[in-house]
Amino acid sequence: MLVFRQLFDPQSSTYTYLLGDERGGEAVLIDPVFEQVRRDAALIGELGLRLVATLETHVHADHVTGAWLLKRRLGSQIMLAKASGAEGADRYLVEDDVVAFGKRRLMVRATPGHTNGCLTYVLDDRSMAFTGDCLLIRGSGRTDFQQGDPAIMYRSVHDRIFSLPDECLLYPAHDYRGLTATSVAEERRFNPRLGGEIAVGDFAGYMRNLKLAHPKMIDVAVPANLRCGRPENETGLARDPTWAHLHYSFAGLWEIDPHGLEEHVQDVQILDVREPDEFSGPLGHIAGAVLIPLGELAGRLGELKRDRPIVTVCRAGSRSAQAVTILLQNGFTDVANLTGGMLRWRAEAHPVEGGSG
Ligand SMILES: N[C@@H](CCC(=O)N[C@@H](CS)C(=O)NCC(=O)O)C(=O)O
Ligand SMILES: [Fe+2]
Repeated sequence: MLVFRQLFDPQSSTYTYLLGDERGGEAVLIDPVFEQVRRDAALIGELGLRLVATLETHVHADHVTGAWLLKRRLGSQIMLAKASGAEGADRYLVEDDVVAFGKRRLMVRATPGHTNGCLTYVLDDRSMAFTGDCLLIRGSGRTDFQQGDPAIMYRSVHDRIFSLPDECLLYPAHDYRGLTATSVAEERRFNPRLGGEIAVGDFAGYMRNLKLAHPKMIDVAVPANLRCGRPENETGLARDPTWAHLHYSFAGLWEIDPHGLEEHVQDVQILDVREPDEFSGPLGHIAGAVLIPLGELAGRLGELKRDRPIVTVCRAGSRSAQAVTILLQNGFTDVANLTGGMLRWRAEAHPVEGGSG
């Protein structure tokens, strides 16, 4: 079974695609975004996948790739087109190359026109293709910077993408309206720039008159992407919290497990957000915990110290997750949720005050 996820970066309207060979198997990411690496790594971890490679569809002009950061975190290989001119990749791809993940494969097609190094990745059974900024949904990538050329793009789309099976689903690198996928048959018929009887001269005329502003990030993004996303200076990188061993969830929270909390129990404030009868009920509570029910938290923040990390606790870990959000919104920075709440704390035999059994 193929694992497939379409992920979105709202800042640049970029889609990142996760493809994995069954739960627990090898995976690749197409077009990861630097600022989303923590999120993407969390998803890969939660799905039990192992990231073997990051694949770029091209040298992006509007965001920095997460390839280098993912390699550093997860050991993935960086792959992109030989024609990209980028340095620091582990593998430089050309037409007809094959990228394997588990038993599945992506076939490489060169589809220049937006840049010289644009690639389209076609899944082994031709059910999906990832077209980067060559063919967009009812649109196309622009051709007015980097090595853009409308005549070359027209040939790429007609010869290398429209030649795929009608039902092949197409996934672009961007969509600025929130559209998510299309198919070869649809674009061949309805693409207003490239479909139907539209000829290369018509397309070139269309593209010459697009007159879009340059991407805001172009002067930062292109040089950084030519280094596969390696920062010039690593001191500015967002660091993971160091006050305890935490892990980041795809849900967007820092979590601490019972073992990690017990190790740091003296250094943190434990905030229990259950109701008073639960706090004194059969599950008991963690010694030293401050009780502020979730519904009262926003009005009682003054009772919490700001110079100590806070771990939030409830019965099963969900109300406490909302408490984390409330604390972060109110300027608390070092905050984590106890994964699984009191139920897991007790199941793993950590000490409890009060309670029964
Ligand atoms: N406003 C966006 C512009 C993004 C942009 O120009 N994207 C390129 C891809 S790198 C494109 O081909 N856009 C096609 C379009 O906007 O129709 C930004 O500043 O980042
Ligand atoms: Fe692009």
